[in-house]
Amino acid sequence: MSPSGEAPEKAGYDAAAAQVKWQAFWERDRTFEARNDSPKPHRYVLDMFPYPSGDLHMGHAEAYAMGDVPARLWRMQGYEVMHPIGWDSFGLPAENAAIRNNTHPAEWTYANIETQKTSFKRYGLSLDWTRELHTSDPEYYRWTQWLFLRFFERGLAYRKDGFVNWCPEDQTVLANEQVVNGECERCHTAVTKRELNQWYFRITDYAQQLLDDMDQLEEGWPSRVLAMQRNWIGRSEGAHVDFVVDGRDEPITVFTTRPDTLYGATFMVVAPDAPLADELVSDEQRPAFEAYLEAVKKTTEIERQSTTHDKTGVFLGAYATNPVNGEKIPLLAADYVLSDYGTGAIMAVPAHDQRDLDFARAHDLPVRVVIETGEADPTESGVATAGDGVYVNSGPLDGLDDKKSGIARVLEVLAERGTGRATITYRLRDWLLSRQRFWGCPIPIIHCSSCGEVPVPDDQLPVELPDLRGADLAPKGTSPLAGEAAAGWREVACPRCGADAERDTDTMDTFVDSSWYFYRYCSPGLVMAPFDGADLAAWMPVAQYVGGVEHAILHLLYLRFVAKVLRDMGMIDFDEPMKRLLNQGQVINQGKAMSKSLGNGVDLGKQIDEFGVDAVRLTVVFAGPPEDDIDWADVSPGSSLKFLQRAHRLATDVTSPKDVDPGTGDQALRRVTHRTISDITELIGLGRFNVAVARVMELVNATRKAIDTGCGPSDPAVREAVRFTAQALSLVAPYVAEEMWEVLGEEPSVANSTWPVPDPQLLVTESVTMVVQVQGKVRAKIEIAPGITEQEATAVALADPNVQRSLAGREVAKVICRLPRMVSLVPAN
Ligand code: ANZ
Ligand code: ZN
Repeated sequence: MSPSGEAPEKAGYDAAAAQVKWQAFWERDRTFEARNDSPKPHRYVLDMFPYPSGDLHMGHAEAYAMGDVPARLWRMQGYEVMHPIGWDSFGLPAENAAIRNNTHPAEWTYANIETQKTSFKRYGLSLDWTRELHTSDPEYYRWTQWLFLRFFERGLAYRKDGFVNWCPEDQTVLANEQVVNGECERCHTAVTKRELNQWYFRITDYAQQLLDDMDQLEEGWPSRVLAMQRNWIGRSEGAHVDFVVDGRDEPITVFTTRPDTLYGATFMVVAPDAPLADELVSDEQRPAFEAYLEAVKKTTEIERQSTTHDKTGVFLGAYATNPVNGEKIPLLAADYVLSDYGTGAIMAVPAHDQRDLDFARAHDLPVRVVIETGEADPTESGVATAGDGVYVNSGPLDGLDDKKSGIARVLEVLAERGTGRATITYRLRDWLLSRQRFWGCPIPIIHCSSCGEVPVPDDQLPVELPDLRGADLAPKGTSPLAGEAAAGWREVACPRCGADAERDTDTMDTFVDSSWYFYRYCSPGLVMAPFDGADLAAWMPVAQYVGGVEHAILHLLYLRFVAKVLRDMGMIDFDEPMKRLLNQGQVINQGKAMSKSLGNGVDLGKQIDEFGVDAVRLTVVFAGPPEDDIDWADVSPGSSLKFLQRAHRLATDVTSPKDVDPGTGDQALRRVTHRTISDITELIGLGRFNVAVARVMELVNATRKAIDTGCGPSDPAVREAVRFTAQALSLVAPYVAEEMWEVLGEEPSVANSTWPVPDPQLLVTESVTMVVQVQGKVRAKIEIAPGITEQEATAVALADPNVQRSLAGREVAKVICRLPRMVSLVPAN
């Protein structure tokens, strides 16, 4: 190889060989195994664990490349880093594949895990494999069941009847979070409603805490994720108002955010699918009501909430009395009122609420303005007015002229009569966790006809799934565990009274499995408990969590909720388990998400075969800010590979001895190296990984120049620069970094090396380049001291021969200084 750098491409680093060599080394050396009892400070880097759907794909390639950056940096900075991996291995796709291929879900699942595992290892991640877990292993789900029972004891797990989201394709219920635009998030079938008895976690008990504790996440979590969670929780301040119904003892209560419009309520609406509607309907109106209810059940949630949806409804044959003016108003059922929000009943104020106005106009109901806003009369315009104005037709509120005082006044009136009070409502619903499918964690409850719901005693956990090999797992609306093939598993003696009883046949939503896995990594294989307090103290909370923004609500809200329950149980001593969150973008191709139907998929394995792991990882990290999508059509793994070869060549060019003192080396190159060390360390802390890579590239260029046309390959500063290049590259291109490290004669692994601290003296900037513009055109670049004054800068600029030439004797009318970088001269006329 010539020192001029023009080495042929094939020389130097052989990606495929390096991959095999260093994987074996890391495994033998146990380089990435984390020790709970290490005296070093601990840091926990966590990637959202994968679902074993097949081999790794480009999306994994991006997510895991990002997580490896801080993990490797912190390790070299002297932290004991835990970077574990496992599999979220229960779930529907395994079951569907098993049905298609006539195999057992476990076979498909564990075969895919093996495939992914091999790929993960090849991908060169700094993972600790000794902590590997699978949520479908009985030794894991034993503790999922144990946690369920603790929730059950605290009244946080309960069963109730209700209309639930039902996917007709998967034949199972879905949580609200799993319904996206009215469709099943997995199979995109339109979701309908079914009345079923289901298990729930009482996450609504924690709604306010989930909101309040977001203060602790302001710094470390992307603000859009916090906004999405805040929205989902949907805190709404308003009032409960009671209305007496003719012929009924108990009043009905509505939730309203505008109690100040109470005098304008001209009718009331109840959700047709709320039990209340069924209670209120008169005999005469019952047939019409039931026909309407049938139709409503077929509409999807999204249709119901759409503003353009026809405002259908029926009269219930009942009347209520407005508590403030004694007026009798009719009760109707209409599907624009939802059964599971507020109280499932509203007072309709058509003049000031658009949905109510649309409904009133469609059904010929009266409209009464109670706030004069100066806008067109809603009765005529068809547009409800929502703003402030002067109250009219409103008894004691008349004459007030703003919402705040209106609300305060009406609350006083309601309080005097005991018919209303201020309240807070949340959009968040309890977490529906039961699923009527086989491949999930069995719910550890036994149903006894005399004792009711009896928890399986702790010492009988886990309740293992029966094998059911060969049984029909096809979805039929009830769990396969409720079928004939599982009778032997299902029929047990009641643990309390010994009578014949039956196990619960539902399994848990996989989001239960993934709501606590990160605690288990801290205490792998622990037999007596799900995790140990001292182990958690060593690692938790997670310093950096990395995963897709598609989990902004579901997974991230559930794990926050579970943490709060564990905290209240005294099992953990923090409020929030994830200190920092990074949501990487997606890898797309030609502007579109990769998909089979578009045929624009990019195969990760092929990319690796062609360019090597390092080049693929470097490409992914360099492509842009971690949060942004990467369009594979716009990137070039080929150029990444060329760059890595260039970097590798630097190492082979170094001729100084290994322990040479860099202090005597070329000062200019040393300054570049130390500036780069300082910048990269800071950039990674800020999550700007792509810019950090750009800085490594600059360092490689500067070093090349120093070798070829500057101080030469034997200068100690060159060794120093190349040494740091290898360390910095190890964050994204670990194989070539190890090779370089070895070529430099250093002790492997580079992962065990110490990340350098920049020499502050070398960071002092002695001069900066000042650009001089004349009429907007650059005419000179002058080295100046950073502290230069405007007067000095102007004088230096005017003295420059090029500047003088372009001024051509004209006077300078105006000087604009952006010191120390620029002086701009505007000549007269
Ligand atoms: C009377 C009223 C007058 C209302 C007015 C609004 C404006 P947010 O802000 O989302 O909490 N509402 C209450 N429960 C409902 C349900 N189950 N389904 C559909 N709508 C429901 O919305 C609260 C408002 O939405 C409530 O305040 C109620 O209408 C309606 F000028 O009451 B309002
Ligand atoms: Zn019993």
